[in-house]
Amino acid sequence: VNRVPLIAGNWKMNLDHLQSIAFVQKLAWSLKDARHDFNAVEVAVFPPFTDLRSVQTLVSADKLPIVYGAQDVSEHASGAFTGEIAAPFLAKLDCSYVIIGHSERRTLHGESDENVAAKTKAAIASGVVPLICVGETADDLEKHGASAVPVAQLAAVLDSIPKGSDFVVAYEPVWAIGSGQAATPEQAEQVCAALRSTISEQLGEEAAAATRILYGGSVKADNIAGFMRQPNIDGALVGGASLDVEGFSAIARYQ
Ligand code: G2H
Repeated sequence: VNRVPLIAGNWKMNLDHLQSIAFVQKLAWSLKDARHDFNAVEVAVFPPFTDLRSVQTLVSADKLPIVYGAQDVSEHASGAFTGEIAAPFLAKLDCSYVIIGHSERRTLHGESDENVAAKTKAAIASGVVPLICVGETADDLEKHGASAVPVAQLAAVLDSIPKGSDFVVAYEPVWAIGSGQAATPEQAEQVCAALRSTISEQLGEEAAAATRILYGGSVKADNIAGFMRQPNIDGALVGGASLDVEGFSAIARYQ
């Protein structure tokens, strides 16, 4: 199976409206100047909810080959959930993806594996591809090794994924997030291989072979190539380094 690599920029709560729009335009120019093959490596950005409409307008008007998604989604389809954003709304904004269960949601907003599973189900039901984040803390790493917690987090959500659905997994060791200290490509490969085996056990070999697994946590232009050389790593979820157009463009052109 040929898995198209995905380089995803998670802006978190950083770029304001004008910055978001300028960013998408400049990123498209930078990649086009560099003759980036968008069919060979998919490039996605994850702006705040408030900029999705503008990004949609820009991408469709200028036919930019960049895809985008949201950073979170409600587990409910509609109703009295003040402040929440439903998956059907994201679908109407042509979001290709939605990040679910980022460690900042799990830690700062108390999201459980059950919430992650419900959100994943909601996204798939609306035709938005979930990008499911898993990863161990420094404490987990010390007590249980690298794979145990991410594998358990993924196993808890796989039951909610109907056979044949497209989904993406991002392995983000919590100790590597925003710390400047990325995992080594070998460490990351080991966990990503374990995640792929978990998919194979629960959803079958075909799903395991088709599913893209990304590494995230202090990815930069100067360490991306090492990750992309690993057989079980199909791209990256980039935070801090996704906020600079030239830097992110260089990450997308890792070859
Ligand atoms: C992990 C990552 C993006 P950073 O949160 O999801 O952020 O690249 O800043 O470590």
